[in-house]
Amino acid sequence: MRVYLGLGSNIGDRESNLLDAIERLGREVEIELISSPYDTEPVGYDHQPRFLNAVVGGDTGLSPDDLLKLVKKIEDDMGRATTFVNGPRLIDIDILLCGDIVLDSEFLTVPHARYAERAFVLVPLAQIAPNVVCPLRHKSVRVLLNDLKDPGQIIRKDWARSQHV
Ligand code: PH2
Ligand code: MG
Ligand code: MG
Repeated sequence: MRVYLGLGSNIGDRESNLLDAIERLGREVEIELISSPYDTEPVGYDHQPRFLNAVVGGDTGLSPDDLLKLVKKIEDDMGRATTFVNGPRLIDIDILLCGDIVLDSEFLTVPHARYAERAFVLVPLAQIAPNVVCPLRHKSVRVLLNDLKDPGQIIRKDWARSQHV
C-alpha cells in the first residue's frame, strides 16, 4: 500500500530530526519519495519557533494501525516529550494518506483530519505527489493546494545533507 507521511520539527536541529525520523521509517516502509524541507510558520499556536516540514511517500505492508504504532514508537524513541496540542515538538510524524483507505477510529483518522487545510503539508505533498487523489474529497493534491485561501509563509529549502532513498 502506498502511504504518505508528514513530518515536522521545531526543536533542536530540525533537519537532523527529520532525517533521523525518515531513516527510522525506512526500516519498515520502503521510502520512495522525499520532498524538500520547508521552513514554515507555526499554525495553531504562534509563540513557538518556526517548523521544518517535509512529506515522504512509500510502500508498506503494514496496516494503518501498525503504521501508527511504528510512528508513535519512532516519536517516543527519538525522545519526543508530550507538550500540548499544536505546541512545539522535536518530531511529529503524521499519517496523511494510506492508499484509498478511509477510516475514523478512536485512535486514527485517515486521511489525516486536517491535512487538506494545511499548506505546510500540501505544499511538500504537491511537490512529490500532485496527482494523488484524496479518497475522501475526490480531489487531487494539486487541486486541494489551489483551493487553499491563505497558504501562509512556506519557504522551500534544500537538504544540507544528501538523501539516499
Ligand atoms: N504541526 C502542528 C501544529 N502547527 N505548524 C507548522 N508550521 N508545522 C507543523 O508541522 C505543525 C504546525 C501540529 O502537529
Ligand atoms: Mg501534526
Ligand atoms: Mg502527530
